Amino acid sequence: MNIVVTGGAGFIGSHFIKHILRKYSGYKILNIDKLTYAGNPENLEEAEDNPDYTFVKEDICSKRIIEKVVEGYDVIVNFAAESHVDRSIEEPEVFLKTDVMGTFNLLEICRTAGFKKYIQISTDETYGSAGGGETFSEESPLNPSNPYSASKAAADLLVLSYSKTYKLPVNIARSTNNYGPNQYPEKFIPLFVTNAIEDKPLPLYGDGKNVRDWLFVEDNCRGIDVILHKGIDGEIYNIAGENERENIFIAKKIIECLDKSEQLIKPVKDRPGHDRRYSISCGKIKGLGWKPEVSLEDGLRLTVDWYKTHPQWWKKIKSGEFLEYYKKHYK
Ligand code: NAD
Ligand code: TDX
Repeated sequence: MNIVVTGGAGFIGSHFIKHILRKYSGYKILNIDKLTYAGNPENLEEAEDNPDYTFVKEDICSKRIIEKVVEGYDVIVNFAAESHVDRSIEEPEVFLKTDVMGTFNLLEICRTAGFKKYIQISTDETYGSAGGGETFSEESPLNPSNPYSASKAAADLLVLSYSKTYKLPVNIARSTNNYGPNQYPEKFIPLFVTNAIEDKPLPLYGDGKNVRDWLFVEDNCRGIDVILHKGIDGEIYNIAGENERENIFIAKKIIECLDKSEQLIKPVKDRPGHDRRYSISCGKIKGLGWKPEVSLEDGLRLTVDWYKTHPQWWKKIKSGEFLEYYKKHYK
């Protein structure tokens, strides 16, 4: 299989590339990534010398260039996105450009070049907030709350329209919150872990009782792999961690893993439009033989240990040195 992975220098995409290269021989991977602030080639050091791996620094919105570089490939897995909710509230425009127009470009390329499969990496956030006791299935309506999730929902609708209108063989993977090594330290878990290591306050939004369902990143990558190989054309698959927890619970666990004081937890003003709870069912992908395998306890311990032992990875990001570094090397 010759796979184009877009956004492969980010958190989940880089784990997916490593997963595929470790598991399959003879698969070729082309990683197309713009290297925004969130893209980090260090995430892929393991793949750099692999003859089956190629990297191209490009924007998924640059249709003419992308359609040339993907010649000879037959599948696109689209991870490329602006992915942070708080940034979407501050500056929504780039979310529409990348998450909606970027997806549109890739769909057009797939349609005209006759790709065998297009997989859109989407999110449980597109369903919006779940009430107590409510759990969304793939049939549930989309009800996004912020510019990030609205952009992702718009992209999903475009993908489905290409399936219906042009019979493009697509799948959509909607996962819950991922965590693990190499996650950019603006997201909840890596922000709290790295702040706690440095004895800095942990800014907990609102009352800390918002619920997220935590999925270890490698479990998600195995799920996407299953969809790639067994997914039925046109179908959506939810990928859940089955670990719904209040944010305050996770904050306390991180403190416990690092043997720090709970005094570091600092309640701050809530995020506007903050979804109270995410909850999805994943019986459909379980029917293809997948289930989450890493417990929250083990995954959190492994993640905390990784950040403890890789300060060189996150300290330069947090100090701003990383941006200078990549401007010099990759522009
Ligand atoms: P990330 O922010 O870590 O990585 C995004 C990557 O996309 C970066 O490498 C960035 O450089 C690249 N990128 C951004 N704009 C681009 C463009 N215009 N052209 C090419 N590359 C571009 O994100 P992530 O957490 O790895 O998320 C990956 C995907 O998974 C996203 O589509 C996101 O919506 C989805 N998702 C994430 C989570 C989560 O918990 N992190 C959960 C569900 C779904
Ligand atoms: O400083 C913080 N304090 C805090 O209390 C941050 C950054 C977050 N939070 C809360 C907000 C959420 O309830 O923690 C929870 C998780 O926040 P994020 O890490 O920003 O994730 P979330 O908003 O749930 O969105 C994530 O999951 C779905 C990813 O960022 C998305 O890309 C994915 O689609």
